[in-house]
Amino acid sequence: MFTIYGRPNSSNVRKVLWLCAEIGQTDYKRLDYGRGFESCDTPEYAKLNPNKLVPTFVEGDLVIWESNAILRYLAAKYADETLYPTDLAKRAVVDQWMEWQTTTSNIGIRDLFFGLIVKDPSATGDDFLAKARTQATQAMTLLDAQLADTGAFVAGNDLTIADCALGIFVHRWFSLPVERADLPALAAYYDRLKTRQAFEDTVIAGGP
Ligand SMILES: N[C@@H](CCC(=O)N[C@@H](CS)C(=O)NCC(=O)O)C(=O)O
Repeated sequence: MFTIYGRPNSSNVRKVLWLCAEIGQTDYKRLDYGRGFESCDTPEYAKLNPNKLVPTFVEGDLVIWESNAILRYLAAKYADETLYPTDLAKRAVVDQWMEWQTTTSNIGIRDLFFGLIVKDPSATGDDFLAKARTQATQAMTLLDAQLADTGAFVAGNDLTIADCALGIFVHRWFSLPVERADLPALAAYYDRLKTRQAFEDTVIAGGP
């Protein structure tokens, strides 16, 4: 039994909820923390997660923050090895795409989301949005090329936690009111993810 602190509309929380649903892990409690819900900006919450962000994962004495670290732990502990391969070469490719999600692919899509959906005053202006759209398009074009090459999923023919990390941002890209480049492999991938009930129930259900 573990606890996930985090609102169900957060992108980084949804990654974790999707993985739980995908592996049929229901023995957990989720607490509504984050923007619009219980505040993360309290001394109690900061003791769990000094970044004052969601998600935070607690299992007994173990506390993990950073959504991709939570994905790795859950997959290694509760899933079969397809989701997070034990073969080091295969695992490195999964890790590579997870790192790319955090450091690169996320930036433009996050800025577009804050500008167009959250309407954060710090994320407005034509120049800001144009730059964000360019960054997002570059990242999604790179992912489209990878998917055209690899098959059904980001790291090959099987779903892995790299898909859990990236799928929410692909969903967000297709949900944002922006002009999108024609990226057929990416569109087919999104359609493929949408056939999964676990993805529908967690990622899609959480909104854009
Ligand atoms: N790198 C962190 C980022 C966490 C993050 O930025 N979380 C956002 C939600 S997606 C957050 O906590 N926002 C403030 C809030 O909801 O109060 C992770 O992957 O867990």
